[in-house]
Amino acid sequence: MKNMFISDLHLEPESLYIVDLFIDFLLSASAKSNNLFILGDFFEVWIGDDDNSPFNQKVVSALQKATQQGLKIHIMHGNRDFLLGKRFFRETGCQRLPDEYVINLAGRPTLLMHGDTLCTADLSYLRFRKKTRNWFVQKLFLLKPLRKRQEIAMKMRAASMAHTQTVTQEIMDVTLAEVERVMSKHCVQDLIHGHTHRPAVHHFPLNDKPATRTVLAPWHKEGYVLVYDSEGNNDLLVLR
Ligand SMILES: [Mn+2]
Repeated sequence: MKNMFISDLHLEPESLYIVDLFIDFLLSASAKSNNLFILGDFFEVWIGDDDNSPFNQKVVSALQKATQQGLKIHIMHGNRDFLLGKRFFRETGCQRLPDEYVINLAGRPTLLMHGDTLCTADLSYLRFRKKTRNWFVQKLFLLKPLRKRQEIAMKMRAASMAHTQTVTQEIMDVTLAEVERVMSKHCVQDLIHGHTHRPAVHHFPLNDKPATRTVLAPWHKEGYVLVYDSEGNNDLLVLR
């Protein structure tokens, strides 16, 4: 049995190569009882489960096939695809993970997160997040026609790009105090997250014991899968 971790694929119709890399990977990973954890920003944008574009259908049916073959797929919301909803999870057979989720990784409790909430210095993003995670705001958005939602999503994307160009690199990275707070809250020494697009394994002391923070790599031109075997040995699979 293997546990596999990926995040930040940012799948969109413009990056068909990455989509095909992912679908090929799914076919090879679909052996029974393997777990695949997708830690957010799987899609570049998701404006509602009723968006039946050919692109969305292609990804949904690939996920469906994989779960039917026995692969357990767990998906966490990112800051771009947080509208992945009940219908998506029902149709694909994937399981939704809450924003903070602890798994037992070969005997070690390990916290999984997307990572956006760790960037506490980015106050304007956190304000935006609070607003868009409100169920009432989401309901109102989902009631709008698809065309209108597409327009709004495009405007938000442009605003987000402008924002990331004005704030400093430090502000967009995680805050160590917040990392320590969340890890202590869940009583873990190991954390795996994505979001920052700064792949690394950080070693640091936490509550007088060694701790690790593993940051997953985004899929730009290649795919990256962090694979743990049942003994807890890990390996980085690079897909081209
Ligand atoms: Mn993100």
